[in-house]
Amino acid sequence: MTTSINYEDKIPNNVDLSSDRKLQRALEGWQPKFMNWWGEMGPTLETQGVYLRTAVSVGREGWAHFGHVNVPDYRWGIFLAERDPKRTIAFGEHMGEPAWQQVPGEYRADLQRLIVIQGDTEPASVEQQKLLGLTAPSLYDLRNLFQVNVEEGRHLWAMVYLLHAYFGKEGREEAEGLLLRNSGSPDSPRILGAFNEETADWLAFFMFTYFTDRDGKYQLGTLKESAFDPLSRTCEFMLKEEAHHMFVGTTGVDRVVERSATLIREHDTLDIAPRGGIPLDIIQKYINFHYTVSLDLFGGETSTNAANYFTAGLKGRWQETRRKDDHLLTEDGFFLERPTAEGAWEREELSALLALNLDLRGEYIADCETGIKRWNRILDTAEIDFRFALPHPGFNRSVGVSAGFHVTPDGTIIDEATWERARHKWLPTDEDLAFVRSMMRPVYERGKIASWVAPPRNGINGKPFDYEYVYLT
Ligand code: BYC
Repeated sequence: MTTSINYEDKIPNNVDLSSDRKLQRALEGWQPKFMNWWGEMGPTLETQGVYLRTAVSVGREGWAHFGHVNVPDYRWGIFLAERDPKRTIAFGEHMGEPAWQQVPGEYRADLQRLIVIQGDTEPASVEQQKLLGLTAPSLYDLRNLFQVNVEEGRHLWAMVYLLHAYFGKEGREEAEGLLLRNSGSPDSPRILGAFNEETADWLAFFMFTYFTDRDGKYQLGTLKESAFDPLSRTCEFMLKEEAHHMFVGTTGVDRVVERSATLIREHDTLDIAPRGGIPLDIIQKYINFHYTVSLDLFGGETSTNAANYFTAGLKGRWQETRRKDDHLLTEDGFFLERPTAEGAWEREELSALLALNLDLRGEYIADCETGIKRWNRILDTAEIDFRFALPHPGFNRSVGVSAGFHVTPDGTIIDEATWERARHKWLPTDEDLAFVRSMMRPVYERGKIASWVAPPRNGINGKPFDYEYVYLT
């Protein structure tokens, strides 16, 4: 195991793939299927080259190489963080034992399920974003979209490697399935709800990379704690790539808010739609939508699945090793607010083990608040009397204790008729979506940008904003 990556093999890797001919052949058999899938379901826009980063090493420093790449020639491969031979299991009933290098028989089904769910999200997001290249607001943004897409494709490779290397025939079949389900397909949809929603415009893309990729960060963070060492090391490296995706989301929303604030100041009105900007109330509705479908990705607030995964050592908590408790949680409690049929919130004490999804969701919510603070700071600096807020976690939920209830963004439980009358104030309406879509016109001239978004403060890898990030046909 080395930190540098072998690019001589057909499949770039740092797992010494050529020493296992059977595995290498199986993965080389999957590779053309992946390429077919990429051709059919990947980005629609054809280019002559995109300024992309490619991993050259998994070490702490200098892991990325930047250069123009013809996208289908991107070297997708298998990169695991370096192995720590002394790593021990940090939680659950196997705590203190050496991390597993193979899958224990009794946990095979659960581990496979976790890997398949994780793997399923990666190609799904590429499918959701397929058409966005046709309407990019600048070459800089277009380049970021491709970067996110190729790395999600690589994350699929990461999970497929684990399935092929450790789960035998069933794993290989699951790897095929990952290319057969498709986002939004009526017959074989992606597994998790948020990955069947269309990412129809660039504001949605920025929200997705802020809120949904951030769920990815937290889920990968818990899988990084896994006792199954190859999964842990895989997720550790994926998290490095994921950081850029969230950067795209955070700064993307920053730039939309910044531009809207400028237009509001310039024209002294919140009604900036006729001036080429996205009104703040529409941005808030997008936040409400993307945040809440992402909350659904944490599963139910009480989950025996999560408790079993933790006790078995398959999935830990966020920053498990830094937590100062017994890492068993058999004695600890957690409070859950549950909506009641009478329209009130009831406080229920749960075993901390059952509330692990809630624990992770709490970390996520705190992180999402930092975005809201940033965006409000932009409004504050522009002296605009409007503030963004995250809605109550019971709002617009399809999974967990609030599913089946109607909850307003401030947490009031209401009846269906009241919800139906008011939902247009809280969630993007067809008109809002059509309006945002009408703003999405491609701007492919170097150094130019669409009217609804401010240019970035910095370019990529020290290049200026007007650099030719993408060569178009
Ligand atoms: N949609 O015990 P429960 C990313 C099912 S994003 C549909 O409450 P659990 C990325 C559940 O399967 C991160 N079904 O939930 C981001 C279960 O079914 P069974 C992806 C759902 O199992 C951007 C039942 O409901 N990674 O990487 O504790 C771009 C009861 O479940 C949903 C992972 O999620 C849903 N939302 O937690 C690209 C990590 N939620 O068993 C990539 C792996 C629940 O009754 N997955 N159900 O048939 C997991 O850890 C867990 O499976 C979940 C669910 C957190 C998803």
